[in-house]
Amino acid sequence: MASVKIIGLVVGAVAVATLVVNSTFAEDTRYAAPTTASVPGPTAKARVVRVSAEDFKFDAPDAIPAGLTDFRFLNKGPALHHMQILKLESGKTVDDLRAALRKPGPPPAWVKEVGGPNAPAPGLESNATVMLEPGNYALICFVDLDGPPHFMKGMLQGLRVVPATGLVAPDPTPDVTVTLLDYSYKFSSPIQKGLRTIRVTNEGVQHHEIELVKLAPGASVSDFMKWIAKMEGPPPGKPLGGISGIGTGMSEYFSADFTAGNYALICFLPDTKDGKPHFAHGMVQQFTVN
Ligand SMILES: [Cu+2]
Repeated sequence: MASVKIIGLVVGAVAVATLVVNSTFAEDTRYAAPTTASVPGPTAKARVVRVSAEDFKFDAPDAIPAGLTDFRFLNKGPALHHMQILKLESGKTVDDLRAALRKPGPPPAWVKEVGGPNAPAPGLESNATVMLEPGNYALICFVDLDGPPHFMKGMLQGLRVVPATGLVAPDPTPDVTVTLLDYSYKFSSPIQKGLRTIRVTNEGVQHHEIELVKLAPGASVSDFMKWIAKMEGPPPGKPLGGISGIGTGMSEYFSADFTAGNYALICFLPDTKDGKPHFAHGMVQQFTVN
């Protein structure tokens, strides 16, 4: 037993040393091609990665291992923020993305929306469990309720996902699946009170998101949408999170602690045909948790 412990300690020390070297390396080569350098391998559970946001920056790692990743996203506020993850294909970098975003119209084909935690109210934490392949990614905040989109104020940075070996974490077991369609939400079954894991699958042709809102007692989702348009007075609901934009065919997970009351799911993403937000096409749904 004793010798096993010693070996464990030595292995642990090597792992710590490797991590230190690797984080230095990651800073110096922020947008370099993925490397197999020794970031710890995946575990049998989703790896938890904590990110926080404030006006107007993300506090997030530069590099993480590939695999099933449970992002916990704390909004330190005071504004509303989300964390949209974009995969940058064809060797493109965050600088290429920055240049592309200066041009009007839809993003280039090498930008792939891979979800991420949607916006929690200031002081709250949201989450998203995402399967990440190695490659270059960007973390971006598109929230523009208070003026220009936040990425223009600094909320855009790179995330390098490096290859990892080891155990493959199985997908979470969902309580309910919510299917995204053009333009509606379909529930596999009603959401019950308590901490629930929701699988979100996009079967639409377009990109979609879920912004989950707990409505204030007596308020409806149309009260909330009216408030969003002007942002005057106290909000008739509280954003809790959900899943940021995902492309067609993709699935992702989030969890939330549901209490009795009314909730809403809203898609704010622009339509690829007319540019209007999807809620204007009917992609907004109220539901009740008993
Ligand atoms: Cu949508």
